Amino acid sequence: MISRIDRLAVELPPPSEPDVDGASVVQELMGGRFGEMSTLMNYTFQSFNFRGRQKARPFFDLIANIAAEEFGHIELVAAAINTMLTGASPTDNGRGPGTPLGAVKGLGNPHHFVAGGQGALPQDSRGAPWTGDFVFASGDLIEDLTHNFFLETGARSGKLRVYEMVDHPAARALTGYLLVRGGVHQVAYARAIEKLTGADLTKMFPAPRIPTEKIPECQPHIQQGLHTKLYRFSTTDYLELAAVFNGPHPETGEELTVEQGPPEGAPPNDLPPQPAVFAPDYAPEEITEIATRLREAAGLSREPSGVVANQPEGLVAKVADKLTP
Ligand code: MN3
Repeated sequence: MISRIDRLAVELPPPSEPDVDGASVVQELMGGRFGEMSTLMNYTFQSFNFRGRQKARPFFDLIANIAAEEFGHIELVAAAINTMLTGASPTDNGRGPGTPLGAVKGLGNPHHFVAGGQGALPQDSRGAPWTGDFVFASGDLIEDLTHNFFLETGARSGKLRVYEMVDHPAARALTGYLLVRGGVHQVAYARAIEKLTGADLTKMFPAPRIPTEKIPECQPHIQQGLHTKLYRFSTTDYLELAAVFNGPHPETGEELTVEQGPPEGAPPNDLPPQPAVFAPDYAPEEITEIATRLREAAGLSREPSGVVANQPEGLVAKVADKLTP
């Protein structure tokens, strides 16, 4: 099972100038062959199908636990795409001059607007759907670990290329963080292969030759030591990570460590409605009123209980005014 936390793995900037073309490029990190949906589902299925897990516990724990972090990575890619799409369509319910969505015709992936409500899609940068064919779960542990090392290596290439193609602040914050975290998973699988077979993949690092420490958006994460830490995504389970994830980091020589608990992360930005695509509704204020009534009827606080980065000021007061006859 998985328990869920309503925070992003890392802070993303709030919406700024929209970048529809850039958002379609970032889709590669979601639904591409080497995207986060692929890492999530590869490790998830490998952990589901793992036979003899008790006797191979350190390796099972490693794969199952990294799968949990990957959920947070697809969440983060989606948040970046959604940030970049925010404001790309008019916010006046299309009542302004011209055709509401005319301005985005010919830009990026039309599916973001026609089908997706200005939201991320399980697709790659061409708009092709992610497919289960990208999942490799052979049942053979060494084969699977070798595949996972290759997958993380390809993922690093993809992240760097997206970083270089897209300069939107949300895309840069995303790729800066994922390059560092993907690097940790690449090291973890290299160590696992080394401990099982003696093959020293750490001599291949960095693979590809990306000087992560020279990328400005990677630097704060490296300074905090995120390149050497494996998070343990459970309070009770996956206790044997340190049996595999240990020794010196192949590039810096620093000690690899396991940290209890997920990253502290950051609250997500509450992205504003985009009425031209009816997200979340043609008249979102009606949903706000209904939600407030339901919250009161259920005996909950009038204030929304969630935490977001941009807590709306006076939201409840405004709704209360409207509800007062
Ligand atoms: Mn990842």
